[in-house]
Amino acid sequence: MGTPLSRTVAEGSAFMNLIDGQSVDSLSGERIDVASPSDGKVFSSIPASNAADVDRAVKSAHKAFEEGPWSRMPAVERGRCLTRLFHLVEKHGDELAALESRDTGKPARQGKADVTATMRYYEFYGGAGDKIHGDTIPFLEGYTALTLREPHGVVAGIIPWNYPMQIMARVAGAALAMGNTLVVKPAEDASLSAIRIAQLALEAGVPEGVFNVITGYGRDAGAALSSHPLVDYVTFTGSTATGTAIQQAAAINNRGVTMELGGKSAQIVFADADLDAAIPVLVNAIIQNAGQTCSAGSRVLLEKPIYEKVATALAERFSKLVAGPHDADLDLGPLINKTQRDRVAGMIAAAKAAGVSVLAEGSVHPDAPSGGYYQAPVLFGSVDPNAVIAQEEVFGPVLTLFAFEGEDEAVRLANGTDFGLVAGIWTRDGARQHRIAKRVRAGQIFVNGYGAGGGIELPFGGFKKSGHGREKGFEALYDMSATKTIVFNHG
Ligand code: TXE
Repeated sequence: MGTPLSRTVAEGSAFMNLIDGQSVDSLSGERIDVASPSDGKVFSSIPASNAADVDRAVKSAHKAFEEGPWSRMPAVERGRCLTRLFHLVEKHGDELAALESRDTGKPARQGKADVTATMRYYEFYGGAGDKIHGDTIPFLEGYTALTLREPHGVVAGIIPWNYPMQIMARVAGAALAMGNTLVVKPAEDASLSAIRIAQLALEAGVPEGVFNVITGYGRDAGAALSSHPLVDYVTFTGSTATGTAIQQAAAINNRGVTMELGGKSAQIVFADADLDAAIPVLVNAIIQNAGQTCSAGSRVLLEKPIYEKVATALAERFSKLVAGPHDADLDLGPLINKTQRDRVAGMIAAAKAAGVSVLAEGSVHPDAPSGGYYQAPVLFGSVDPNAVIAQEEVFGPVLTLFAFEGEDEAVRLANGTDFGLVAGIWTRDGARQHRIAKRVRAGQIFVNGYGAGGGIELPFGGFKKSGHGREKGFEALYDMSATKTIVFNHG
């Protein structure tokens, strides 16, 4: 094992890459400051890795894959390592939650929820890898044909900053369970938990070189990783534009990709819905993580007879929402960085200037540090479905309301963006639940609820510009492996 955890992480000042089981700095020695979004103050730093560091990490993962034992180990033994990692994440849960919350600015309770989800990923995939298998296929006389599920080899995981620990867990859990080796490039704004978890994976018995983490900017480390010829598969969660760039880079080597990209998810509320149950969920689906959630329920479609009533109830709630620092644990924390805050504030200002009606605005707590990246929540009403604010992902605490009449218009509005990640349907009419769920083009649909990303067990991914491939559940194990067909001639 590399440098002891107590020196690399617990002191909080010397976060390093983890390559071949060793904690190492970038070869250039250049580093990136890590600031807390709650006050903008620098509290740590991470390596600014470039192509040479990426090459080192990928070669380490390639060697670990080629030489084993990980790729050849019985699946049950790999599963036991992941189960031990689940227990280690649980043991270090308070520390990990605090680290994640400070690094990303998310409220303390969200940091804890992220640890719980992270544990579940390692628990689920710890038990899943030995339960996936191939088929025997009826074939010609004198032949036996069967399929095996084989690992791809080196998987590159490029991770965003909104749920860094969870998203890395869904990538790492599935990739490692299937016998791949891994190079993770977390986002430059949120890399700390990735380093910590990869070190815990070593402690859990994942061999050196199997789980590598390199930090750095997307344009340097990310681009070099996605185009590296020894990378066998790329999985990415992030913006649609960067997803396109990564697919082009991976195409140089004709490698497969999983893309989990943006969203503009709709919740459709019919007049017969249980509104008392729906309203708090409608608010939470856009406020959670300050709206920085790919599956955020950013559009609410209300059937005309209940539009005024629900809009009024939502406005009342929005006007009471307060943003503040992560440790104050208010309704929402800051946005991740100044660029994102300025971008979200710019989209709100442009919508207001274009005449979109503001129904309510929340506030930023008066004691919130002035250096933090806060954005008060905004509720827009009677929005034109073609308006920019109705079409583009804001990735902030901004909810847009639309009125509709009848099922056809509801479906047309729900499907009326370039995205198709998640949708919510609220109605007591069982037949209508099925009709609408079939017609809405989204990868995950919740009826009379909204899971914002859903459970660990539930396949997740998009239609249209929201991406392709599926993460979570058993589906991810298929993406993280390739089918090999073997034919025996014994005629
Ligand atoms: O994301 P990027 P950004 C959306 C959201 C947000 C917008 C911009 O709308 O406002 O994206 O955020 C790495 N080659 N989402 O710019 O660029 C980068 O280092 C390889 C949705 O921060 O997608 C980071 O690790 N990698 C979303 C990761 O890509 C590159 C989550 C994500 O960064 C790269 C986050 C390159 N050329 C943002 N450029 C979701 N779907 O949950 C960047 N990266």
